[in-house]
Amino acid sequence: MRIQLIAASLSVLTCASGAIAVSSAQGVDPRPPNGAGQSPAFPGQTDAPEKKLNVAFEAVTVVEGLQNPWSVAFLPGGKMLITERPGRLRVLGTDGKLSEPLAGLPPVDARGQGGLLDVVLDPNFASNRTIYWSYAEPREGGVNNTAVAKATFVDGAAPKLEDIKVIYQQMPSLNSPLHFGSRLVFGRDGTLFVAQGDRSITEGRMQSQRMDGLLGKIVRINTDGSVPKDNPFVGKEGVRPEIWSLGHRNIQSAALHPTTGELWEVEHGTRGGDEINIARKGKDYGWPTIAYGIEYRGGAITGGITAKEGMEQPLYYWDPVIGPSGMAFYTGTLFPAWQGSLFVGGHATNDLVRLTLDGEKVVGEERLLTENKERIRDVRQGPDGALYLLSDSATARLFKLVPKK
Ligand SMILES: [Ca+2]
Repeated sequence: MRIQLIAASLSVLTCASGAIAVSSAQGVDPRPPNGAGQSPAFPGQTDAPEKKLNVAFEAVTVVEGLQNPWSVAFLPGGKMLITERPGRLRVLGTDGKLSEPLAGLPPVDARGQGGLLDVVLDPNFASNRTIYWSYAEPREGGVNNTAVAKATFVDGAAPKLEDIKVIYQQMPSLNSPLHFGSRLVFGRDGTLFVAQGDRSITEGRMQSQRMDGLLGKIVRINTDGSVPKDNPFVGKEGVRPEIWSLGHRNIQSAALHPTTGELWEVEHGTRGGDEINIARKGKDYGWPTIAYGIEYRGGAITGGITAKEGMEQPLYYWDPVIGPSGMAFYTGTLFPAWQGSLFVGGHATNDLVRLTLDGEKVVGEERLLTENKERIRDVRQGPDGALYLLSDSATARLFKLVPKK
């Protein structure tokens, strides 16, 4: 239960049931929550108080004319790779010009939320020139799934890809244009996390708790596509050994914590259930058995409950949602006041969410770019310490936040 307090000095109180109710009087979002009658599992799990840092910055356009760009990666020397969801991977030169789309990518299924998605560099890119990307893969019979491919990037006047290999295919394939995830994040040990979605349709949703399928899972693989021997379910009968964690809905934001090295992710909920989790080895994040919020059409979500023994609570959730896409822990020197902040793109709220963290607690929230009215698809810290963002539309842009002169 959430209680709108009249006395603003009181922000937390204990209900008769013993559950903690938190006032939304201080939070940044004035809209009422969707999950009427739902209580956070602990104080501060949602609706953190507004904490403005009042950092003076300006948004500078880096390149315009992108069609639904999805991800940006920084090459050594100042060039960048940019994916566009319809299926194009292009190089942005230091002269600000976009290359022709690189040839040879496996076909993508660009219906709905599908297409070409994340792109990352190998941690040893300087020596092996290898890149990885995720995408919605069309399969025979009208079905599709999330997939990951790798290639050697050959730079030059006409950059190109060599040795293209598909290293991962989510299974089972379904016929759905939705919830492909996905983000690719390298662990410190050089394994690759693939953060995915549940494909949205009921058949996929129910897969999130099934151990013989890879929907609604974060998987962990080696860069040749093989399974690391220390994955949590290796050798368990009937369980896919690629699984790292389960019970996820749709992940389009993931990043390694800069000091702990753990994988943090922000996933899309339904109406009122966007959540931040630290994806730990073998843990169950609950979807669709437990969730905050309600169905898009209204009414309780599959399990009808928000907490259950053996299922992880999100460390923070939004109700109403932000539509999280892209995230970055800020560690740069360009904005000293932002060091330690977690930035998350608001694809639904058309803004940039900045969170003040205290360890694993969200203790303050701030909304930036509230005048922009652009959907945000990706958020990355650049090598120059600027915060780079991709907007999302048919005529979108890459822009960066730099200190205001
Ligand atoms: Ca969850």
